[in-house]
Amino acid sequence: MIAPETIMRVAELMAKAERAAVLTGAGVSAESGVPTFRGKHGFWKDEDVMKLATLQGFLADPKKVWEWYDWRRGQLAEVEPNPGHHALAQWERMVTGRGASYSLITQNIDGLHELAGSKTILELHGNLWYARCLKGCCAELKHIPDTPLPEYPPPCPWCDSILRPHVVWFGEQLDPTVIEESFNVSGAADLMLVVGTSAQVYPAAGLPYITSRAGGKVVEINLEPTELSYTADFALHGKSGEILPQLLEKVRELVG
Ligand code: BJW
Ligand code: ZN
Repeated sequence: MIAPETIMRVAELMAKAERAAVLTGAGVSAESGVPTFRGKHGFWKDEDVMKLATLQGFLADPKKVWEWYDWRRGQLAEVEPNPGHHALAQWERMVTGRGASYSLITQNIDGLHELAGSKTILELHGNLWYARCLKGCCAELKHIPDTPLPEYPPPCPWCDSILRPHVVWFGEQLDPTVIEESFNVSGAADLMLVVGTSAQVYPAAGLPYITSRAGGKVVEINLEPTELSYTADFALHGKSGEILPQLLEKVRELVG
């Protein structure tokens, strides 16, 4: 149970933010039924997902890794955004409605923020509903909404190679445009909400510190404490699908 004074103080920050930023991780989608990465869900068919989510893992067995991604796509096709996703989309509408700026930076590849109606989204680690050529024969992305796929691995429609999921694996560079924009947003933000991330994977985990160093406030919302909890201005522990709607309700009361 979070103290009502804490909810009020964070809601006040949200109500007056001029440059609002949000960083989300797998936890924001947990209440939709999407498994998180670390902890007890970190396995698929006894395979460590941290090994599957690498280029080496993919090259060693593209069929198996595609099967895993397609299984996840199948799971996602069944789930919906939860009250946490919806509250963030509502906050965006309130912030932009009064002429202030808002950006949501997500590590998630599930597309649920967009489904909930969020508009300004920076997807740091790609998107599960897209694939691209393994060889990089062209810059085209292939939208692959249908699951299961007819074959693993899917062939590249543009050359004789195969497709890979349009995601960022460990050791791979993030899209330079997306990460540069995320650094800019974080440095300019007067308030950043950090929701449902273990804050262990860089460069995403470094973004809240950019906000803090530049003088912005950082509010963490997570089921449990993380390393960020020590430096965040507020660390609210509980389910984001419960805390975010509670905050939004207070923000609405404050702005009338
Ligand atoms: C709830 C909840 C509820 C649950 N409500 N909360 C600097 C220092 C050290 C290392 C590095 C560094 N810079 C780069 C690195 C290397 C590496 C890295 O960070 N390693 C660390 C592990 C040490 N980073 C990279 O390789 C990145 N590339 C890069 O930086 O390129 C340049 C470079 C390369 C090599 C060396 C140096 C520089 C790329 C990172 C790509 C991450 N990819 C993945 C897979 C994506 C595709 C896929 O999904 O298959 O992205 S890994 C996985 O982790 C996924 C996630 O987006 C990411 C973050 O996880 P997230 O979202 O935080 O989830 P969890 O499960 O960890 O946490 C969930 C949280 O939710 C928990 O805290 C729960 O408590 C909470 N929760 N239910 C609220 N209801
Ligand atoms: Zn190709």
